[in-house]
Amino acid sequence: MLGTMTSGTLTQEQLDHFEREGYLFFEDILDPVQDLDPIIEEYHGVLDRLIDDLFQKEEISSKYEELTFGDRLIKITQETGAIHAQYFDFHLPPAATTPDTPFWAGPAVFNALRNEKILDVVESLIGGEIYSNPIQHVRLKVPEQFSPRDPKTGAVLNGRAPWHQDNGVGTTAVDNTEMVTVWFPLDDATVEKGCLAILPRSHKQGLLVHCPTKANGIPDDSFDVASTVPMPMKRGGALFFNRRLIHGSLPNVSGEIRWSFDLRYNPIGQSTGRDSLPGFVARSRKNPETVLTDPEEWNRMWLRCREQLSVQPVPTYNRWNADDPLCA
Ligand SMILES: O=C(O)CCC(=O)C(=O)O
Ligand SMILES: [Fe+2]
Repeated sequence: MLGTMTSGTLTQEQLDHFEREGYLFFEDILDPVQDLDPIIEEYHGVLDRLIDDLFQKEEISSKYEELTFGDRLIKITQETGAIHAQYFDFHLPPAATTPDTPFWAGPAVFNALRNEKILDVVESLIGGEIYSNPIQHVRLKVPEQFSPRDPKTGAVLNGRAPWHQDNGVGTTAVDNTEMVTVWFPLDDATVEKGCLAILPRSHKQGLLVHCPTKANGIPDDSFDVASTVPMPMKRGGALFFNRRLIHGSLPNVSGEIRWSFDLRYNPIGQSTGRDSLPGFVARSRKNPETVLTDPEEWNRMWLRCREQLSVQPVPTYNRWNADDPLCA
């Protein structure tokens, strides 16, 4: 486990760790008050608007104003029997976007994408020409005991993420992209809440087959599941990992929501793997004038993208084949 970063540049030991293990974990790289609270504050407004909307449509019987953010989300999920994840997310589903698909691309989220402490680490890993890759999400996961389930399979909706490599969630164009993922919790992510879990050193074995029949996960018999390790994290912690590192998340067996951000960066000019979605220059040592600094422009980029996708959907970015013998 690595301590607090003292400068924008990783030590050789940290770089060696990333190269050897496929990840770097910082216990307290972000300042919970400065870096995280503004995001949380912004999402309170988003939840308020969703709740007003559902209340007006008579889909919920109360606005649950006396409850915490997490408990309100649990209540409305239970009452509507639906997952409202897309309402909060700063991403659009390329194949299923309509003119009014909700999303949230607000200024506090934009600031998080441009967080200097995050970019300092990313710069050490991939260099100073950094593109914010639009494969990015906020994850708000309600406890499984309160989650709606797929009526056919019984699977918990918006539950644990299956074992996968992030390289596998983009098109084949991303195979040669030096993409780094950054995962951090907005609220302490414990094992019970379903924190992330990783298989250290698994980034060396190349891209494995993922299966549409297994929620696009890697079949359990393709790797050493027993050696995976949970990565519980407190507010302020962050995990950086290689695009080929095998990871997933655990089920939320607690009574509280699990709340995290996952962001990705790649060198400017390389494919993002979802090139129909808008990324932006987050840092450029060579051409600092190309950096996007205007949160409103970022929001407009997503609005334009939504318009575009709703008239011209991208067939799919899924690259995996259910007929692969490994998926049987
Ligand atoms: O947060 C999760 O449950 C999964 C996140 C993930 O797969 C990622 O950040 O790449
Ligand atoms: Fe992932």
